[in-house]
Order: sequence, then structure tokens, then C-alpha cells
Amino acid sequence: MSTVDRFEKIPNNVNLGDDRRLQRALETWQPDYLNWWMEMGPTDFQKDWIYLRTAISVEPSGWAHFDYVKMPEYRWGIFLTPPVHDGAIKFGDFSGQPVWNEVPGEFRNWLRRIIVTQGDTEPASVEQQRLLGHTAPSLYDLRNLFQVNVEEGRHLWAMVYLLHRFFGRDGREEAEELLHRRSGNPDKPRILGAFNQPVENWLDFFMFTMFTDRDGKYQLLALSESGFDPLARTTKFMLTEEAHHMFVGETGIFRIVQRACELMKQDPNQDVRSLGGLDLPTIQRYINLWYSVSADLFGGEISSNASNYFGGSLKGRCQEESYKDHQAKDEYYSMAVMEDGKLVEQQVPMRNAMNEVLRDSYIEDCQRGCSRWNKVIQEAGLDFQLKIPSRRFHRHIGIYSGFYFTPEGEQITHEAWERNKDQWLPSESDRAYVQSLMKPVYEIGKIANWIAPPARGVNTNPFEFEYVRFEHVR
Ligand code: BYC
Repeated sequence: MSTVDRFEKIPNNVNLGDDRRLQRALETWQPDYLNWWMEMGPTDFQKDWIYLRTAISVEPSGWAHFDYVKMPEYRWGIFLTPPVHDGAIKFGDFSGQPVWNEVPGEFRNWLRRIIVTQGDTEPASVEQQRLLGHTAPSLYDLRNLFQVNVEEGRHLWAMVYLLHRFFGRDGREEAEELLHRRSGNPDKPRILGAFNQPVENWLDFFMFTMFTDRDGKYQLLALSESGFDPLARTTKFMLTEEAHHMFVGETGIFRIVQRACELMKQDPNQDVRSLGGLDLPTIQRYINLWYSVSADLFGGEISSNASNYFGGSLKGRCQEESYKDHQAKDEYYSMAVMEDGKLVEQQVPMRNAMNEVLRDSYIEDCQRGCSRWNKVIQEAGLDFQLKIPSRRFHRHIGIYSGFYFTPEGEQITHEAWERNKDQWLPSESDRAYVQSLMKPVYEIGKIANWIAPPARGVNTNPFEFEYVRFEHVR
């Protein structure tokens, strides 16, 4: 493993300079990427100086460098963590065998599909968030949005490197396709559902980074166990950056809840909207929406793909080492399935239930975040609890799709769903109200009325810091 060359045209620690063909292929892709970024990345703001962190090393002690950067000049690079384990595959049918440094022929299609699916989400999220800069509640938040965006761009680079390096011509074609699909476009949509959902406002954005990026965390954790070592090492490094994205989401919602509580206490009727804030029931409806579309991202509860990926030692579980049995051949997972339209408990062979196993880890993590929000409400002495809905609520993928459930997970009729859905999911009038609050605040140290300032700023700077230097006064 070479050290990171930050000043190469494509910063990398994969000895790109030694592989001229690969380097040329990636240098051909680079202008297409930049064209995509200018066309589909953040609208406007491309000439402004943003206080960004750039990955410059894979050492935990000093991997990031903070400075003012114009986004199109961001140093998107390719970084793999050094091999950390003993070089043996840790789960599935190939347990104990040496990890693969090339793609095993028999798994080529599955691996390409996993990498393309992962890669597709990265530009999709940038496309979804492209208009948000115009309504940022503070310079701090504006900077965080762009940080997330450039890092999603880097994650796309990470997957494109794997496609170019290991999958020959079809890999190169897939890399081009990643720049051609468009979030929400009916003719050439992004692959997974949540990445075609509109992210219209900052409440959507914080929910997206809380719940959808958190699916990213768990998928990356599962892939970082892969027997295909380049995938394991790439995803491991992506996780370091991903942590910040979830921080943005979780603390963003925390700050909105905190502000809602302050406003509730100011108004004799606890009417947050009358004071221009975001009320807790509205926040709950957005949680219900983004949690459920993100839960879909784990795939079907009973999945032969999941079984094949695990058996093929391609995709493990979150922290595979914490499990005793790495074969999962004779185990069963007990789940509520639909039989003749009714919920019935069933034993499912564990390998087929791997999507559900990963979803379990995800749900626990979401619950932890939700408890932190509830603590703010409790400490304010208010009687309200935010809740993560049932895994069956509002699902469009898997065994519960096509059926109707309350947020508590009780099965209901289509009519009951239609009667209640505006209480459970953001209604048109919620959306209109949230949108009405979205006014930009670009003054240093100032913040919109509907959200509290963060407890601290970025990289030891205070909240009152010029996180974005505009080329022109806005
Ligand atoms: N939407 O066996 P099944 C991130 C398809 S996020 C639409 O149930 P499988 C990020 C599926 O493709 C992490 N279609 O599921 C976050 C299959 O299609 P075919 C992204 C869906 O394959 C924020 C069929 O349904 N990474 O990084 O076991 C910002 C039956 O599939 C959906 C990954 O996803 C859906 N939600 O599991 C930026 C990791 N779900 O075969 C970035 C790679 C399923 O009928 N992907 N389908 O054509 C995978 O491991 C798996 O593909 C999935 C699905 C977990 C997504």
C-alpha cells in the first residue's frame, strides 16, 4: 500500500500511477463526473468558498484536512484502508480461505450488482439535495450540506474505482450509467426507491441523513466484511466519512425538537406553528415517512439474493465477529409473515433472513437516536414522545408491501389507511407549511427560527464562524 498522493490528478493510495490503463480510464471518466456535478450537483454555490474537510490519508489520527475549497475543485480521491485482518474470509461458504484480491468468476455478476447498487445511491443523494442550499437555516448547516454532498461524490468515486479496476468493459459501462440515471426521473430512475423520493426541504434533509444515510452505514458495515477484499477495504474507509452524515441528521432533528420545545413553552397553547416553529406531530410524520422508505432499502425479509450473498462470502452481517456461527446454515429466524392476508409467525432459514438481520441492527440504532430526542422533550417537562414506527408500517418492498398497518404495526383495511394516512405521514398542508418556513439565513452566527443552533461548530470553530465565503453578497 502506498501512501496517499494528494497532488495527483486523482488523489489515491492505490498506486494508480503504476497502472497506466486504469489511470487513463479514470481520467476519461473524471470530466464526465465533473460535468455531472455541474449539471446535477448543488445548484449555484459552485464559485463560493466552503469550509470543507477533505480526506487526505487513511490514518485514523489525521485523515482529514479542513480548508476553504470551491466545490468543483474538491480533491475527490480513491482511498482503501490497509488490510486489517489476517487475510482470511470470515463467514459463509468460503470461511477460512484467503480473501480474494480479484473478482472470483462465479461471483462476478453478483458483485457487480452490489457495487452498482451501492454506487447508484451516492450521486442520487446529491441530486436529491441539489436545491437545498437556497434555503439553508444557517451558514453552519449550509456548509454541512455541501460537506455531505462532496463526500457522496467521493463515495461514487470509490465504487467507480472498483468497477474500472475489476470489471473490465462492463464495469466501465456501468460507471458511465451511474452518471446517466437521474433521481426521480421516470424514464431513467435511480435503482432504489428512497433515492427517487423528493428531498424538498431541510426537514426532509435531516430525516434523510438520519434514516437513509443510516441504511448506508449498515450496508457498508455488511460489505466491509466481504471476502472480496478491495470492496471490504473501500467500504471501511467510506464509513469514516459516513459517520458525519448521520451526525448531521441526528443532531439536525435534535435541534429542531429542542426549538419546538422552547416554542411550546413560550405559547400558552403550546402552539408551535403560531410561533413559526416545527411542531412535534409534524416531526413525527416525517419520521414515519423517512424511516419507512429507508427500512425498504434493506430489501425483502425473505431473500434468496441475501442468502446467496452471505453464502458466497460477499456480504456479511454488521460486525460479523460478534456472531458465534459464521455459517448460519442450521439456524432459523422467527418472523411474522403474511399468510392468506394475515400475520403468522414463521421460522425462516437464517441465510434467507439476512436482510432482516441487518434491518434489526439498523432499527436498534434508530431507536437510540429517537431516545436522545425524547430526552430533550422530557427535560423540557413536556408530555410527548417521538416514536420509531413498526417495521411493517408503510412498506413498499418485502412481505408487508401491499398490506396496511398502523405505526404501531396493527393490520388495518385499505379504507382505514386512507382515513388516517394524513395523521401518520406528511400531508399536503404539512408540506406547504414546512416549505413556508424555508428561508435562507446566510449571516454569520444567525439561525432560522425553527431550529436551535448546534452545541458546537466544526473543527473547533464556533457556530459564529464564516463557514461559507460567498463570491457575491447574497
Ligand atoms: N427499492 O431479494 P430482495 C447509501 C429489489 S444507502 C427498489 O428483496 P436484495 C447511501 C432488488 O434489487 C446503501 N428495489 O433484495 C445513503 C431485487 O430486484 P430484482 C446502499 C428494491 O437484493 C444515503 C428485488 O427488489 N447500498 O449508501 O436482497 C446517501 C428483490 O430483492 C429495493 C446497498 O444497498 C428498494 N428499496 O436486497 C448516500 C448495498 N429493495 O432482482 C448513500 C448493495 C430491493 O428483482 N445492495 N429491491 O431485479 C444490496 O445489498 C441489495 O441490493 C439490497 C436489496 C439490500 C438493496
